[in-house]
Parts: sequence; C-alpha cells; structure tokens
Amino acid sequence: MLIKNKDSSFVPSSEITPKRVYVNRRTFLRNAGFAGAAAIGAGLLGRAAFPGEVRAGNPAAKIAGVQKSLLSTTGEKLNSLKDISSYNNYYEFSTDKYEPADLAKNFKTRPWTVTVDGLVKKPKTYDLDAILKMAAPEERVYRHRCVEGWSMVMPWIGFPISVLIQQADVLPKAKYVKFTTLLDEKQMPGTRRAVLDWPYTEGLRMDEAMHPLAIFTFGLYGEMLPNQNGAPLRITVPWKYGFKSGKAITKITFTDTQPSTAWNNAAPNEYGFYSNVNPQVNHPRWSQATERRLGEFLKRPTLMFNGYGDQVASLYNGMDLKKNF
Ligand SMILES: Nc1nc2c(c(=O)[nH]1)N[C@H]1C(S)=C(S)[C@@H](COP(=O)(O)O)O[C@H]1N2
Ligand SMILES: [Mo]
Repeated sequence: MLIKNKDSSFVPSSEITPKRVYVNRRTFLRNAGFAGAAAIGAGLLGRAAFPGEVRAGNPAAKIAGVQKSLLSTTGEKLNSLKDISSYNNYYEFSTDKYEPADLAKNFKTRPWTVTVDGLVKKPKTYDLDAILKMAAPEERVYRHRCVEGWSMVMPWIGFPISVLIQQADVLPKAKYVKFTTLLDEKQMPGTRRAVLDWPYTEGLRMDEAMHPLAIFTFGLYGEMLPNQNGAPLRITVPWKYGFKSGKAITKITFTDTQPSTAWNNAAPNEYGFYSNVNPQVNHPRWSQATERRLGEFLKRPTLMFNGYGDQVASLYNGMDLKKNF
C-alpha cells in the first residue's frame, strides 16, 4: 500500500472516480504500523457530497493514497462505522454479536505474518507489511449479506486477491485456495470452546478468488480495520454469504481439491462450499428470500448474488445452484 513510490504509476482518483460514489478524504499516515512506508498524502479529491454518507468517527484517517474503485457503487446508504464495528460475527471471540468489539480491543495485530503454501513454486511467509504493499489500496463499497438474514453496506479498503495470487507463482494445477485464520486461545476466548473446528477456515475456487470483486481487506471508513472486523487482514467476497469472508488470515494454501471449510464441516447440509447469496435457495431452517438491513425496519428482498450477478453469474454457468449451494 502507500504505493506512491518511484516506480509505481499513480492514477489520480479524479480519473477513476464516478461522481456519485462514496467519498475520498485527504488522508495522512499516522499509524505506527506503516512506519517505513514510502509516501503519504497523494493528491486526492476533497470531500464530495453523497446522499446518505456517514462520516467516520475519527477525522484522523490513517490510510494514505486510497483510490475510489469503479466497483464501489451500490448507491445505497452506508451503515455507520458504529453499526459496522459493534455488531459482529466473530466466533473466536464470542458467539454474541455485541461482544467481539470489546473482547477484541487488545487483540495483537502486529507482528503478523501470512504464509503462502501448497501448490506454489516457492512457499513463503510474508510479513504483513509486504502483503499490504502489494497493491494500491482501493475503497470498495460493498453490500454484506449474512446467512442469518441481516445485511449492511460497508466502505472497505483493500485490494484484489488476484494481486497476491499473481505474485505467488501458483502452479497451474491449483484449482482452489484455502484461507486459514488465526487460532490463539490466549487472545481469543471463544476458541476455548469447540463451537467450530478451529482454526476457522474458508475457501474459494481459483476463478472466484481471481475475480476482481474478491478482495483482501485491511481498512474500513478510511482507517485501519477495527479488530472485530478482521484486522489486520481479512477477505471480502461480496456475492457470498458473510461467513465466506474469513477474518484474521494467517495462511493461504493452494490446492487441487476442494478444501474443507469451518462452516461446511460443522453443518454440510446447511452451509455449502459455494454459499453464493441466493434468495431462491433457502437455508434448511429459514428462508433466504429477504433480509433486514441494519438500521432499517422493513425487510427488503435479497438479490441474487447479493446484487453482483452481472459481474459474477458467469462463474457458475451450467452449474445447478440448488445442488451447489
Ligand atoms: N475468523 C472468522 N471470520 C469470520 C467469522 C468468524 O466467526 N471468524 N464470521 C463470519 C461471518 S458469519 C460474518 S457475517 C462476517 C462478519 O463480518 P463483520 O463483522 O466485519 O461484519 O465475518 C465472517 N468471518
Ligand atoms: Mo454471517
């Protein structure tokens, strides 16, 4: 990240920003985690008005050089930082959605490494900063649909998973990628109980992981990701139910067979490997046809692929989505 070094070409956000997307702020590098990073404060646009925009609580934004992404256009009102960071599914801390915010307060996100192994030419353990510097940070406003029936709209900051895949020299026979997240009983009280098969794991087919909408996320509302939202590094896969977006990633493994994943292991008849948002395929215990947006009273219809069908439906051409739920 902070990619304004000599040899990278910086695209001014004014050139890639559609008028009505959520706003860029002038941002400054303040976070000790980025000490040593090359540059700060790219020439960004000032704030633009956007209906429904909610300002982040802390005006001292910490991520520099964030560019708007053309993919960041739901046009919907954003959920507030407060909502997004106080109502979380993060079972390593607690199965109660209001508890992770407090329980993760002192979670240590540095030092942090991410191991890339499996079907790659050279397995390697990266320091987190090396990963964050792989690409310019982009802001992506995405819908988030939890399998439980609620949803939010959040302004993430991250970069495509494909960037890492390209740099990792993945062998051609790799068909899937598995994400393993941190297991630390000392810091994560929820893992002392066998609620899930720890560590929490998730996976994607290679073409899903290569899709430009699938991102590594490390920021939210212009700042570093709150711990309860998956700091220091999570994935975000907006056309799938929220549980596919694993938090606190420590290992990325390329495989030729479909990897086992935490929720699929726990209840294979309820949580499929694909878990694409699909209002026509109900959870065995409840309907998936509608959802409640946090902060709203009336339910709204759930959209096929969470509204990203134009972009992702072709990944599943010819597949029976009832069988491959
Ligand atoms: N490691 C880990 N990742 C996780 C979870 C979890 O319990 N552990 N919960 C998932 C679920 S069910 C959802 S809905 C989203 C919630 O992300 P958010 O708290 O940023 O909204 O995180 C997903 N990633
Ligand atoms: Mo979820």
